[in-house]
Amino acid sequence: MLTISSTIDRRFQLSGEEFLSEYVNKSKPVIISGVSQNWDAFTKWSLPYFQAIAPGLQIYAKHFHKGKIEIENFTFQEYADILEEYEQGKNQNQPPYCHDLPLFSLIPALVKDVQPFALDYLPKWYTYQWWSYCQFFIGASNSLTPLHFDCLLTNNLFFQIVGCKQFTLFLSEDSKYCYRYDWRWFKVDPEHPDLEQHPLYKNATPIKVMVNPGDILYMPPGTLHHVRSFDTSISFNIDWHTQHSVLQGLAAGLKGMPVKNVYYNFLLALGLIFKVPPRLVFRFYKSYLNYVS
Ligand SMILES: O=C(O)CCC(=O)C(=O)O
Ligand SMILES: [Fe+2]
Repeated sequence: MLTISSTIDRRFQLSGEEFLSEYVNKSKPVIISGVSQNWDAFTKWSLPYFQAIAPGLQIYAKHFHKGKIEIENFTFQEYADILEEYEQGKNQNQPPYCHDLPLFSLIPALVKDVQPFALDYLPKWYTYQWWSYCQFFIGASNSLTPLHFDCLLTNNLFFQIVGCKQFTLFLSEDSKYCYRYDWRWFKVDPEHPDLEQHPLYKNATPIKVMVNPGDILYMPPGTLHHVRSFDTSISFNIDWHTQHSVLQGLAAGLKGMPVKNVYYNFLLALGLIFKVPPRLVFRFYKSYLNYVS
């Protein structure tokens, strides 16, 4: 019988080789520290800083309402004002969450704030403009991303820069206990599980981890995650495939993965397996970064 642990390893300055052999190849989540701690991002990044370097930039933020996502547009200044009012208690309404924003592509100058980047954790194919695969999460305290897995069944390296977040993870084997809908979302609320409505949830093993500034969380493909911000927060991730995971991602086309997702996995397979140059793949893959699913 498979036993699932309710904790994950925390490792300091893990080498690329060990990361691959002990975690990626074994589909094991891990939190890594001591790899990103010298980045300028930790002292520089804030909403006023983003506002100062990209004053006119339009960003978007999402309201998650019971399975529906609504989008609102802001400048960084407008968004900062809303967050400040909320954090100071002047407005009790939870601000929308700036979620899945490809900020390195919008402001390439930010890439120099995350050097040296742990490129040895990624397949070589991603070396060319790895930052264009990153998505940012910027939001107020209490912001929530409901329980889901990442829609292309990619690996995820998640970098916490400002503020703390609590992740509740479930290994992909537990998805059958969490009541899936719309391909990648789950009905169970791990903070307030309702065992009458979701009786199978009693068999699941939630893994609760705090992710602090300087931590890098690795989630293998298909890991379910529910994310609660404790503070005003800035994070980003990179979703990436290996040759193995991209094939799994393509096979998921037979298990309900939406056709559009299979198309993006097909593009990545062209790169990772058939060595089509990243520049060419990215021309077609680019629209994924604004894909809301
Ligand atoms: O930080 C969050 O709120 C969500 C992160 C997430 O879902 C991801 O990195 O895939
Ligand atoms: Fe996610």
